[in-house]
Amino acid sequence: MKKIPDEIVACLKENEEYLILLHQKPDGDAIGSAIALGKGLKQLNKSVDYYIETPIEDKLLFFEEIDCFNRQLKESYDVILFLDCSSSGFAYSPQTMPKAKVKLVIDHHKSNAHYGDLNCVEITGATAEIVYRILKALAVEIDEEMADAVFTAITTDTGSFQFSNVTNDTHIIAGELYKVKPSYANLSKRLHNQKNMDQMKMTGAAIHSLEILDSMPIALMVLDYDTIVKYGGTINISDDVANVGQNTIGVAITALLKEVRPGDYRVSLRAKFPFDIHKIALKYGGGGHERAAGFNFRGDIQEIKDDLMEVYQTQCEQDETI
Ligand SMILES: [Mn+2]
Repeated sequence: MKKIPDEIVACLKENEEYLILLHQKPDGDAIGSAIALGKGLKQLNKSVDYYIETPIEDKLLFFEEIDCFNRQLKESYDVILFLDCSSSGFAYSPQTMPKAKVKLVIDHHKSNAHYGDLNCVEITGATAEIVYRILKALAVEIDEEMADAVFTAITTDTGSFQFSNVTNDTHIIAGELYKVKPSYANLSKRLHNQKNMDQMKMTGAAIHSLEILDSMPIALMVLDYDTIVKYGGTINISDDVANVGQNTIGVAITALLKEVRPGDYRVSLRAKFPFDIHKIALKYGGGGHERAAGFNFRGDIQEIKDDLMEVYQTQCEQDETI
């Protein structure tokens, strides 16, 4: 595994007071990375505060460390940590940002803008892979909750090791977690299979809306505002819903449109190699990865359909093997 740069390790060794920030609507990777790194720093007798958007998805609420989230903030910190956050604009941050000697960015998004004073940015399966390697470099002992946190982060951000972002390192790190506890079967089922009734119904509504665009292998799903309200809000749209379109045989590109307020959409995109939907997300000020990205949108849905079809057609013209 690649070494964590010395200056990153030195920064975490030398400083004492930390504030951890994540992206808005924190997912399994964000929460898992925060808990693993936060507990690791506490083990080294550092003080750690967390400023994290709530509510957090039900399936992640089993972590005891969540009790330490969102306590009174200090006016200043040695280090503000931005985890799993491709730009400072996506970070969920306090209205008045505390002062900090150092802003340290730890992230795995290709679109990361290197907006920190120090940036530990690598394209990995999950931010928690980088966090795990940092903990090892700091000689932190991984306890069961930290192991669950790293496993949660990796398994959710890789779709249970199914996505193209999985590497040899992803499996090596997951494998090392079995030295801490013997099984992650229950955790895996909790994270990937179990849903509350509203989440089940929301998934059903998304599947019901599934359509294929103009005889191209492009799937579109729309959860309209009324449906989202009926089933308890966006918190009940589980991560795997966007993959439903993508799991349909023959589909290469999927868009899931979530109408979060009347006329306002949050769009999740998925693609199979070699299609790159990241550029669509960037066009609308969003971010993500080549095969999984997202953005906010207000306007005529047809515009998004046109973008998806253009990505498909352009790639096909460049690559005659498709
Ligand atoms: Mn992530």
